[in-house]
Amino acid sequence: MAKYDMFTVMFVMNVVLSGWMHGAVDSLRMDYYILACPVADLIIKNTVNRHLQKDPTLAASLVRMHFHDCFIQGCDASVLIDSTKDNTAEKDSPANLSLRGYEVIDDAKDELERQCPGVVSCADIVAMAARDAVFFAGGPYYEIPKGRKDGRRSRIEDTINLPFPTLNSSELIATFGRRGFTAQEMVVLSGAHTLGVARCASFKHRLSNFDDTHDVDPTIDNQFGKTLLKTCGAGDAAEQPFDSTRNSFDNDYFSAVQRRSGVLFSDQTLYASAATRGMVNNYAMNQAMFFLHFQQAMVKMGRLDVKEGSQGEVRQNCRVVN
Ligand code: HEM
Ligand SMILES: *[C@@H]1O[C@H](CO)[C@@H](O)[C@H](O)[C@H]1NC(C)=O
Ligand SMILES: CC(=O)N[C@H]1CO[C@H](CO)[C@@H](O)[C@@H]1O
Repeated sequence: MAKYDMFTVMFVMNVVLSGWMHGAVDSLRMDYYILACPVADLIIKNTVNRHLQKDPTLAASLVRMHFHDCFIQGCDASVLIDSTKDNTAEKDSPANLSLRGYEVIDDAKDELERQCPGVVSCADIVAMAARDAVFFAGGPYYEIPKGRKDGRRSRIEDTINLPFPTLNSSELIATFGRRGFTAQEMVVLSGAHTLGVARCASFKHRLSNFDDTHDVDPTIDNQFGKTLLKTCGAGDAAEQPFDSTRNSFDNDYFSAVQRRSGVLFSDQTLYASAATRGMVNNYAMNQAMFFLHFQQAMVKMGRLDVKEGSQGEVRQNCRVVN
């Protein structure tokens, strides 16, 4: 009997753990705040819109922030925590160098704490802000389930789990596959690069000493290679927009990649590789399909390893563990 109990316990733990790891067992709900904070959606949307009207480039940052949050420790606002004298947090990693928009989250949180103190998690704010940023920039609007709890760990070394821009298509498929995403979902999520910029530091490896046989990455269009070189002339921090409409959420990113004008190696590899080229072609041709698949994939990303109940907390200040 004791043996059976042990087995049962282990089996249940296994199911719970693997469910938790893959975000399958979660009780996120669309109407999570309907009683405790019905104004949550409105407050976040208004705060995001106010900031984006002043600085539309923040839309990209908010979308990227949600991605970085979810890929490290799950969607638990670990990305927001400030370093302390005893702990260097994720946000101080070089991989994070260009994340911006923390003040948007802080403003939304301040207002939420005034209206419904202690109720709305920072992780949910990040997820909703990303959603509202996509819509502000002209992308699809989608409902997301809420109820994520905030985590208590944010360590610089965890950022090693973010995908590098030097990964090729099969490595990207594997990296996203480990988190339960299909190749198609990886490609459609890469479409977030319809917003924003990359700094020269992220792509200059393509422009000289690329590999044993090529000085310049052979997958770059000649003319576009010159554009990238010119950008890098202004230094490592110089910014190159991913496509010609950096503040519009559209399918131009896929057209750029089709023209061999993807900025990162990890962008161009999606077209260079036969495994993913067809998907790039589809999304370049059909924006509606891109929008539909993107929102589905974002909802899925927003469920990655979420914390529930006592696994987390609702932070009072998004930058500090309670
Ligand atoms: C497929 C693997 C991915 C890689 C290797 C990757 C890598 C990068 C890199 C290197 C940058 C430029 C950082 C800089 O130089 O400052 C960047 C920017 C960006 N990434 Fe990704 N990314 C990936 C997937 C994603 C996903 C899934 C999303 C969101 C759903 C996303 C959203 C963004 C956005 C919006 C920007 C522009 C940020 C800005 O302009 O402030 N990326 N990404
Ligand atoms: C991607 O890189 C890995 C490791 O360098 C290599 O084994 C693999 O063949 C590459 N895949 C493609 C599609 O180039
Ligand atoms: C190493 C580094 O520069 N980290 C940065 C990460 O992002 C935050 C917010 O922009 C910066 O304050 C950090 O300096």
